Amino acid sequence: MEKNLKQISKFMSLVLRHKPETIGLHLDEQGWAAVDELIEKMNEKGAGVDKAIIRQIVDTNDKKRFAFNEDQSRIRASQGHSIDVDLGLEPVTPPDILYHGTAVRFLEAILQDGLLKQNRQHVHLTALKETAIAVGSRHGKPVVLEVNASEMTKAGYEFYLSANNVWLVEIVLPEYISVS
Ligand code: HQG
Repeated sequence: MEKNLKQISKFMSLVLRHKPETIGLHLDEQGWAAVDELIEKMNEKGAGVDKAIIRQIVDTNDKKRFAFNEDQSRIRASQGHSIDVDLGLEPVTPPDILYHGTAVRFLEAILQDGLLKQNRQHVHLTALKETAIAVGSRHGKPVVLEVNASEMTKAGYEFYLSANNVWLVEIVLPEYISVS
């Protein structure tokens, strides 16, 4: 993605996932913002966006981070929120094994306390090992953990799949984790 679009996309992640108040944006309980309001308020901060640019970011974003509602009047982040939103996702049976990429320096704490959602609303997991490596690399030297999703499902944990294919769960206890 072009550098400027990437910058705008990062700004959109900030206001649609974490800090809508930085531009005075209103999100509803499901995390939706009015597209016109998003454009107006981002432009008050000098973003220089219009609907075509927002549409281009929704369509071309490498992780499909954002989605429109049906008539494209509203937009939200598909996952990754730190603010309290209800994405309205239904529980889905996951593949037997899911992966979580993290940094080696977190390993000891994770094997002791489990995977915690930290600032976000869920722990983020992926069905693809390569994705886990990329996610882990954001934090330092990466390590991939295997999560025994099949045993977790049997134990009653609910998994959700975001619109952009990120697996979400409340917590992963150490007994379900092994180093891949
Ligand atoms: C770690 C990106 C110590 C956890 C990605 C992770 C993802 C612990 C970090 C999405 C721990 C939190 C989320 C414990 C967990 N002790 N460290 N007990 N439990 N951690 O960024 O999963 O590009 O909040 O391993 O693709 O890295 O933003 O979570 O390293 O889907 O769209 O605490 O962000 O998507 O970091 O990434 P994050 P994440 P976007």
